[in-house]
Amino acid sequence: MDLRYSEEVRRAKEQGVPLVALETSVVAQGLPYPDNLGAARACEEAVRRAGAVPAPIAVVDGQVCIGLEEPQMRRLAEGRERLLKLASRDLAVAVARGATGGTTVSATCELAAVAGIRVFATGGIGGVHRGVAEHLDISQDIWALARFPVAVVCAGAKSVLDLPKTMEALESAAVPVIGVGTDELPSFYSRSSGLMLEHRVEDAAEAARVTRARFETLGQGGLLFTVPPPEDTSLPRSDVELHIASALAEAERQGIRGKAVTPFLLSEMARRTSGKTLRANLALLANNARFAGQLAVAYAAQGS
Ligand code: PSU
Ligand code: MN
Repeated sequence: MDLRYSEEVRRAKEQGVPLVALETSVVAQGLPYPDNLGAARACEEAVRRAGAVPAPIAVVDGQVCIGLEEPQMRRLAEGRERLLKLASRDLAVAVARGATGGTTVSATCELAAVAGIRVFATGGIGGVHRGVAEHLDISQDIWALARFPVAVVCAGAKSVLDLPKTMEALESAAVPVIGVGTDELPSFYSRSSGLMLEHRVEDAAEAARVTRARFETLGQGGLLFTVPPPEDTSLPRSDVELHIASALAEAERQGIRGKAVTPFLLSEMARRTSGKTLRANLALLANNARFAGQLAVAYAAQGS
């Protein structure tokens, strides 16, 4: 595949420094400007501090970019032009048309795998949406996790989803979900979900051993590490639930469907909590990036 590497990523590849992929749909669609730019920088910094190099992934003017130069990231954040939300299935059209957009978890997993990057940090993955009995909406993220050998670090699935059904879908797809220092699935804005996890690791070294076993010994697909969001900015689950219910009702009233659902709900949540969910989102993104950096470093160390 024809990939365009940023200067920093190219150098890291040459010198064998571990890389961490970052998604950019969170920049182009998930967060408002200028918080999105701040979040992107904070994530990159967190990865560097852990001793790895960040590789934000996007499609810019039809080119698949592994690592973004400052002006490219700025374009995605400022959103002065039409920016696509690119899942795996959208990539071919975007490339052929010379379009620009942020990549979701599915597209980032796929492109990271192509670039040989084994660790990827995001906020929360997509999954099975609530109200699935009336309109079937299941994110490609689950399919991509199953298929591509990338360890995805997140704070659980986005709480606007149906979390029990999302966990079942992950089971059907044979994707392991592993708590980092926790026995309970975190729910993005909250540290709890009421859903217990079967597997847990205590630190990055243990996570790296599981990742090596999955990719190298067994030759299997992706896996999910769920990190509880930082205590000081996380929100009580009951508060979040209340706001989700009204945000969902508003989405229904406005007839929001398809890929517009997730960005709409995230911005409604921020509005309804006067920015509390936004603060939680920013903090958990950087926290996940930090753990992903540690995981990438531990994974590389175990290979040598
Ligand atoms: N997590 C966030 N903000 C986001 C997303 C996740 O904190 O914007 C994005 C991710 O890119 C994820 C996508 O892959 O939402 C899922 O969208 P959908 O439900 O349309 O598949
Ligand atoms: Mn969807």
